[in-house]
Amino acid sequence: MTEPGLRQRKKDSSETSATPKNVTHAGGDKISSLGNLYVWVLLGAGLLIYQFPNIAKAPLRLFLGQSGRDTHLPGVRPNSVSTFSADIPKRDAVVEAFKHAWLAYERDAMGDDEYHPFSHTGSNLTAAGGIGYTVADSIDTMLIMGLDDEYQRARTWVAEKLSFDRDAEFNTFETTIRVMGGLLAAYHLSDQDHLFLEKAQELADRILPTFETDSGLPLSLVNLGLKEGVPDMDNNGMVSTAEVATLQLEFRYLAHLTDEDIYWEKAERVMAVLRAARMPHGLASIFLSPKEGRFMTASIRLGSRGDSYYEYLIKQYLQTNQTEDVYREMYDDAMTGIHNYLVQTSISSKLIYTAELNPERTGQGELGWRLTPKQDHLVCFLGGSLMLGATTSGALLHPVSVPPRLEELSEVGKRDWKTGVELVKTCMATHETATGLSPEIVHFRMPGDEVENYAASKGNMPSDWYIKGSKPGHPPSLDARYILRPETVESLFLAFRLTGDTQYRDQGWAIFQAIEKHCRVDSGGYASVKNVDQVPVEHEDKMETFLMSETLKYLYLLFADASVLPLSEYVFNTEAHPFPVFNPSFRTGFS
Ligand code: DMJ
Repeated sequence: MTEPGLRQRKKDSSETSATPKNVTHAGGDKISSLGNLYVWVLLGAGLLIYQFPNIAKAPLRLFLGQSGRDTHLPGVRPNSVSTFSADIPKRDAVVEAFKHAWLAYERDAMGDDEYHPFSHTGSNLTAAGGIGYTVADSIDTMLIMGLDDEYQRARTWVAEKLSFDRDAEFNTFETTIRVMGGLLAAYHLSDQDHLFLEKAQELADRILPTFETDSGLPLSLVNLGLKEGVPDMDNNGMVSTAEVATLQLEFRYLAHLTDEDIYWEKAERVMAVLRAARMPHGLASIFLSPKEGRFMTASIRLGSRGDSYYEYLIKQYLQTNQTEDVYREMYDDAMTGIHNYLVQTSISSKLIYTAELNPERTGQGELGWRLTPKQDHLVCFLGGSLMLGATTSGALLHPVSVPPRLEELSEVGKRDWKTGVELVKTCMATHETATGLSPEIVHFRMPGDEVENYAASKGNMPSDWYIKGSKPGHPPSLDARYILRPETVESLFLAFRLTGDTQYRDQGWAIFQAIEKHCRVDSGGYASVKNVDQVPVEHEDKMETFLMSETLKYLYLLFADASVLPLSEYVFNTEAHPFPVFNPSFRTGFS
């Protein structure tokens, strides 16, 4: 086997050694002999490389300005990049699941806001009539999946039946992300069918009065019929951080489409108020006063009422093609706060998770913060979001490789990537239950905790996390539910698109199979389960709208060809409705 190599060396030697002899200048002989030595060294190296090609890779990387050492980021397995083509059988299985959900809803409850698959009925959010909660939330998934017949019927319902003239109070945030977001994405994906834009704009105009507060922060509720903002007295009129800061992608895209500045101004004003109200650590408590535009002393967390504030910081930056640096700054500031105060490591299996900070008064009446090792399923959006942020806001060049290389990311980008990968891993670990589904809320064991407190103890040692209040022989706690939430599969979709690592598809497939096994209702639709750690499962008679808008869409996209809705061209709103990235006009003056 060495024969060809030796022959090659002889031939190369005679050809290249002739060149220095033709050079005529003083000291020519010396140069010539040095040249010969140089050539022999090169030839030796060439032979080595020929025999052992891997030897060349590290110096070549150095020569190209890339780190010669491990260029793989955490979570990126060497040689793991697959092709990004569709996994057709799995993708089509998700389409079948969507049809199973939609056709049951259409049969039993078409037009109603919500669906109850066991009682075969629908219900509306208020007694004043529905606002297309499920239909508007599902249409873009039909367009993405190519379900033309279903889409045409849903469009007809929007054209003939959808009305927002309802004299009742609706949640401002939920109505915006699900209904307005769904209509805007439908407009884009249907090649600008104006019906959807008109409906989205009509809805936005009914929501606009909620922004008429002293600070400009929108009120939590809106009477769509009367076009009035309504304070949420259950929370003393305070507004949630996630709710006021998760309307921006929708209102900004509408401003871009309609050329109406008002939508932009109202949405941007909220961000200016939040920026001015910055808490010292860069984090945000979950309530604000709409009168003063100040954060209240309240929990700080990435779960409910906090989550999508952080999500929309990076997504606003991406929506306008990375041109609005203010969002990048706010995002970086918040991610640093998260790393400094919320990111924790579990005691035994070293899982990375995010804890919550809860305010409490000391004996002397001073304000302190208690760390609670609790993580909502909702937080599982953060893993993928951090990876997305690392490859954009945290990148030194654009676009980064897939998977990104170590040297392509800033220090902050590397930090965020690493945490993102670890959080996805932790969220997958919370699927290690009897059903393979993850619970609504997990708690992590802290040093000094008593072992018997941990219902998740499966053997001699308890696992690092447990479901609080779940005790054998007792009714399951609400924390033990799986309500068809999308956050883990959302992160798996992002992680797969950013790495090409097939482990993420495998994990998504395992979750999909668990949903099929435990949530699918034979007569049609899907239902939440009451306890992820109990088989056979008990169901709740409810199919959340985000199953069709988010969970099944992200699963579909995980198995679809990566050219479908590429991350470089789209941002997904928090309800998984895709909006195209655009270049902002003069509108943005926020700095
Ligand atoms: C969705 O309505 C949105 O993703 C929202 O931001 C949070 N919760 C649900 C899904 O879990």
